[in-house]
Amino acid sequence: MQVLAYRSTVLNYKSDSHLVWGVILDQANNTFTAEPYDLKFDYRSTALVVIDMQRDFLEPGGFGELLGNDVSLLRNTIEPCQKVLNIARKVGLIIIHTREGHREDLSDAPHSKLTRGNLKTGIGDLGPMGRVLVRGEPGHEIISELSPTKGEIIIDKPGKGAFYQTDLDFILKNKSIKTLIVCGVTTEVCVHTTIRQANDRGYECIVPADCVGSYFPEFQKIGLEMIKAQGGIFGWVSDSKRVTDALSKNLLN
Ligand code: TIU
Repeated sequence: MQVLAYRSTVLNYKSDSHLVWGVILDQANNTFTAEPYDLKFDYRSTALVVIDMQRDFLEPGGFGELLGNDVSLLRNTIEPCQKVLNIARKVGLIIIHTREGHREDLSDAPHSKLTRGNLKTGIGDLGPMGRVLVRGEPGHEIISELSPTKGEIIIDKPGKGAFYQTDLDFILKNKSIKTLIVCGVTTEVCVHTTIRQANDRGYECIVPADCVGSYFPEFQKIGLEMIKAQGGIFGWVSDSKRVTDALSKNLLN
């Protein structure tokens, strides 16, 4: 709210104040400190994308655990994600939450996905948090710590990448978004797939390392290295502190 008021003040004065124009130029040239090099951004064309922070991946009894994983390994992402989400809300960034899951009749789930892993309890079956990876079930919900607020966009995706069979690209283009701050789980699966899809569509992605998590510590490490290798082949890697510090510069004291 505070920032919306600030923005409208800027708009009211921009036609007759060089000083305020100076402020606007500053806002357009913020920098995220990151590897492999710093990334310039404009908060007005930056969105936060929080990938699949759902009970199915972070809580016992969900899809992640049914796949044989220790879901507690993802929980240290929650607090850093909260910090980035809080500052993004204050700055007034577009905020997008994604959820992996399927229609009740599973008509949007490929046979290959339904049968993968030969699971005893798999996608669509009844588990401790309702039907596994099905929209509307308790396991499909975003964890309470990161619940979307009114006005935030939720993208329900049937695949690992957030651009596949969704209107995410259409929404981002309509809102003139160029830079994505990407948080969520898991690093080498849905986060990577989404970043690769975004990169090919022309978006610049920055990943705060402590805001993404994997069930496999070695994949976390290598997954982050892969993003920033070769001059930032898929994007940039930073951390929640550096990202929140850079975003904070867009707030009036
Ligand atoms: N299994 C695994 O690591 N991840 C997924 O199946 N989905 C997401 O990453 N969201």
